[in-house]
Amino acid sequence: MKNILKRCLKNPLIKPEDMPMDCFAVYNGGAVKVGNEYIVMLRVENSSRRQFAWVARSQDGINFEPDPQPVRFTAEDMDSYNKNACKSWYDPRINALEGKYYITYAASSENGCRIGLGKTNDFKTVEHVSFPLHVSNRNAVLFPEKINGKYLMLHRPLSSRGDGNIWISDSADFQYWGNTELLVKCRSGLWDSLKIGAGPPPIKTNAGWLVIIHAVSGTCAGHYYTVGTLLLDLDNPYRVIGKSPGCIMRPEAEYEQTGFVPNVIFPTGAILESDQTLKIYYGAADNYQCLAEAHLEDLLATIKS
Ligand code: BMA
Repeated sequence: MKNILKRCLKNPLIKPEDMPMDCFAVYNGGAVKVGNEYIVMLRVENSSRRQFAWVARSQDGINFEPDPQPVRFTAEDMDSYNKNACKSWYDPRINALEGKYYITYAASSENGCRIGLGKTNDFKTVEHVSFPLHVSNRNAVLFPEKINGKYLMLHRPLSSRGDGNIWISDSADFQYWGNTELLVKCRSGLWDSLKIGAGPPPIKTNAGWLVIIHAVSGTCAGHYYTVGTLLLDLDNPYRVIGKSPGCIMRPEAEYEQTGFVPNVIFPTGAILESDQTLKIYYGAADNYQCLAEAHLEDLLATIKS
């Protein structure tokens, strides 16, 4: 396997001891660049394993300064919000769309886990928008623009076997989502045998929508999380152009192989720089926030139809 993705030499970029709180783990951060500022919205757990979303900011995409406080959630009707979701929320993705920033996240309670959708202007407060899909789903990203007049979402509902495939849905009004179709399936015995899901929101390229994906397989030591690529048709993302035949990155560094959950790399943020380098922000071992980079052309070259 050729190493297209170069790990940042400063990895882990953010460790529990860097956070201004009682922190047990910090990882799986969504990412965006606003002007010259790099922003990551991190999944953080404290020692009682309570979950928070916490923003950290940077001028170079590498050296991050966490905000003093966690992200605050608001909803017009907080009782209804709590009843319908949310004991805990995690894995926030930042989706830039029509000049706004939407946060998609896993909203979990004893009644199951579902996708939460919120929006933010300042990355300090997230205002609830909706729960767009049914329960038993904890992984979703939005396309950064409307296509053929529709908003589009990739997501990963749990199957009856407990595995997860990538599905796609659309919406004309951003409220009701439908036309839900299975897009990419797990494949028994291979690197994507148990789960496959979108990482960061799709990236528009001349060749199609590039999606950095996670894929999970089983080993005697447990689940094994790797990173791959997927390419969707620009005009019709319901059409898969191709996918990397194998993973393009696997847990190799010590901070990926050991930690709270060993052998996990989980991409959740991506920022395309003007020189076409893609910064991919990923969680390592459910413990640390990390960064790897690759050139867009090299990533596209991994795709096979
Ligand atoms: C996934 C998600 C991630 C986590 C990963 C590995 O299903 O829950 O938040 O990083 O498992 O534990």
